[in-house]
Amino acid sequence: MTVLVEKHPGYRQIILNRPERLNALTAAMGGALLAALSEAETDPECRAILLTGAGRAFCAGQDLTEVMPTKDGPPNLKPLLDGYNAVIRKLRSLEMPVVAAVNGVAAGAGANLALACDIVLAGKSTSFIQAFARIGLIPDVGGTWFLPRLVGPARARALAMLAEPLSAERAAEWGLIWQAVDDEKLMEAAQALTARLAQGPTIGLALAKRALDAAETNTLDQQLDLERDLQDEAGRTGDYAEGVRAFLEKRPAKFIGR
Ligand code: T3D
Repeated sequence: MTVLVEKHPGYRQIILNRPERLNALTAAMGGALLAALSEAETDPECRAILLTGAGRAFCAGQDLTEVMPTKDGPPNLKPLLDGYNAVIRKLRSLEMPVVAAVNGVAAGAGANLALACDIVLAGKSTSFIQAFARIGLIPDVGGTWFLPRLVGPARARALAMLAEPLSAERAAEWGLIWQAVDDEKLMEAAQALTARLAQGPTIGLALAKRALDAAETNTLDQQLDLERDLQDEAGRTGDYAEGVRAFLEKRPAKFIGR
């Protein structure tokens, strides 16, 4: 199985599982990942996702043996990328937080898969590589959208054109990811963070995610209106009522995700 799913209390851990190829992506693996995310979405017990890789890598991007030009001509990359793009769209629209635990190198589409997640933790010894320019391609699966927004246009251009490894610590300094963590503590930290998010006000977190994404294209006026509408929605949840009650009663809130 190229994608494994572990059920934990409150969340699912999804593991890219082709360790002998550094979890390089194939079309079938993209489909399996999409299916795993879609299935998690239908489980009312699942209120967060943790995405990581098996073995020593997070993901080395597209499996290049699958897309070799042949004597008959170049491969048709569009259907392949439509498949991966569906995964990125699903990650962004999932109504629950998604954490990436980048346990080893994240290259090409693998790097941008991680960047599509809501919160990215990475082991300190690992690196992010926009490897595309090394093989004559452009950053894809959202790379050209995420990079300038996360690190600014100057750094985005250098990352895209130089294809040099960016250490996890530098990635955190630059705001590309949330945190670089000691390697041996990465999974424990990522699981604790995901479990914590799984106990959060799931609808409120999903609405915050929606508002932040919309802010990328909205004017301030549009965003103020959107915040008003989404806040009204959040304010109608049981979790909001519980949050306020817990505050007034000076106790931790017990959110149920509704
Ligand atoms: O047409 C399209 O491609 C459309 C989609 C594009 C999206 C993309 O993601 S393009 C970018 C694709 N990815 C890359 O170019 C990265 C290729 N890999 C590397 O540069 C290096 O493997 C790493 C820097 C990621 C790690 O280096 P290292 O030295 O730690 O490991 P290694 O020895 O290179 O790799 C270990 C094995 O995994 C090795 O196989 P072997 O020799 O033991 O049989 C290597 O060939 C294999 N592997 C690593 N990455 C890929 C791969 N096999 C197929 N595809 C890969 N992407």
